[in-house]
Amino acid sequence: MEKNMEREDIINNLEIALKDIKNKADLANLKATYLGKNGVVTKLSLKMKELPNEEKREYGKFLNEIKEEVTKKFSDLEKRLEEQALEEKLNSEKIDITLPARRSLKGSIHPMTRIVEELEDLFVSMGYDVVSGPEIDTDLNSFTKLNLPVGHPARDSQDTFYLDKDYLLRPHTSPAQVRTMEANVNKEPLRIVCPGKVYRRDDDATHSHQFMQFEGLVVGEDISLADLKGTLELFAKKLLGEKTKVRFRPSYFPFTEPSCEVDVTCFKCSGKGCNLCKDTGWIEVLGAGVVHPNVLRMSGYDPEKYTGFAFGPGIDRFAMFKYGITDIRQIYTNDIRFLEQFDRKDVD
Ligand code: 2U9
Repeated sequence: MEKNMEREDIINNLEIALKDIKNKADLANLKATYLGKNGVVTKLSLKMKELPNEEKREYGKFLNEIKEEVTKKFSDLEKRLEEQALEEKLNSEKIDITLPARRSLKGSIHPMTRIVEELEDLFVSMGYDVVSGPEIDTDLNSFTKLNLPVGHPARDSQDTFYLDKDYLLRPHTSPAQVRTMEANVNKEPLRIVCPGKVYRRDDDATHSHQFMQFEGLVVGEDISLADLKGTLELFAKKLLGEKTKVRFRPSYFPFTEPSCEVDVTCFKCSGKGCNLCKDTGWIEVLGAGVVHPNVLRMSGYDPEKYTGFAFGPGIDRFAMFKYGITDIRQIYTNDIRFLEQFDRKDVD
């Protein structure tokens, strides 16, 4: 009778204690107080050696029963805690498939890329090749071979960033033209355009230290200023509208002779005069000219046999006019709020 009372006390106390267990660490601690070295159940087995032999067998049976019952209560709760933990984990990872999908960010074509592609298409349709060149080039290719020897004052207006005394960030895409001429000396006529990033020491609302240029060069036998005028007139009408008129004014560039500045009728007021064209009716869009014989000669061409023309617009202003961009630096800051305005459907 006494052993049963003892067993009931142990089981009742255990069941009360198990009700407060919320995690596996507390369960392990409680388990140690029952089945550990100094545990309640372990202490019961110490009485065995005090018993007479005839009682040991029955007491041993009693001990095993209570140990099994206590162990099962702990393993049952252990299993339940594991199941709870698994269910909580699964709930925490639950995905509500009825939620609306996240909007995938749709890119858009950069305004400068759109202008470059439009210009490339136009000149490729006229039989030009598109060439590229390194943005880091030599002083030799960027100035000297363009008839701008060291110390020439005209270097100042195209001053750029130098890596050392020989290498620099190109101030125009002309060095790519020089490289192409040297690679095609005296071959069939050269008709190339060279879009690309160029660098200058300027930085204000209309001048960025980095901007885009789109130079063109044609070299062949008996190429004249008339060919240049016809080409640029077509360029202006295709890019800015069929009604656009073109005006040539004498100018000076060391790499062309004669040189000219090219104006087009203002595309905002069609030549009547407005704030954009400062009431002149005209907007200057590029410089051009007949390639200077020194330039031809320094790139391996015989100026007695070959002539050529070249032009070199900075094209950021085309993007600024076309898309109403007021600060050139916005073109290069990669501000997504600025760029996402130029979604194809809004602009085409
Ligand atoms: C070679 C021969 C001649 C390229 C040309 C211009 C006129 C021109 C401006 C762009 C920005 C000057 O600094 S700027 O304002 N450039 O107006 N560029 S003709 O002439 C070349 C190029 C390469 C071999």
